[in-house]
Amino acid sequence: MPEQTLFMIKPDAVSRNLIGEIIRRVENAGYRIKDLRMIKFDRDEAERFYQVHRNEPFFQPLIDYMISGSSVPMILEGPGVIQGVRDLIGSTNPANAAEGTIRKDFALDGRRNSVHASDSPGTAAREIAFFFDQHS
Ligand code: 3AN
Repeated sequence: MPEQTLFMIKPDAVSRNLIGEIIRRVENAGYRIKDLRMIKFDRDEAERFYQVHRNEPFFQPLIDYMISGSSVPMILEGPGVIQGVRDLIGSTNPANAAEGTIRKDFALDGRRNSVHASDSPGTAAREIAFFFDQHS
């Protein structure tokens, strides 16, 4: 199976009509959208998705933000897609993100940073299964 990652457009970007702009960048980079949904997290789902951060000081504000509006999770596919999409999105805080990255151009701050992408093969498998029943 080709390499896959879970990519998600988050509420700050959806609410500012940036879905198309962001998908354009991913497609221009050569990655294929294998599946896509629009969802609205409830608190329990958001807490489960971000469980690795449950002890961080930013956890509750992160959850409040993630349930504030709609998100668009999608499966992206292509050679080297996991690291490739991490490079495309840039650092967590847009102030530190490289020129031309999605977060540099669109993110508002370290929390409202427009997009999420899996950071390893194990995370990608878990996060794809979180949103999608089958993905092959
Ligand atoms: P990334 O999304 O770059 O992998 P993670 O996984 O460390 O970053 O953090 C998950 C999410 O938690 C971020 N996308 C952001 O919304 C939020 N977050 C992370 N670090 C901070 C922080 N220092 N202050 C506020 N929110 C943060």
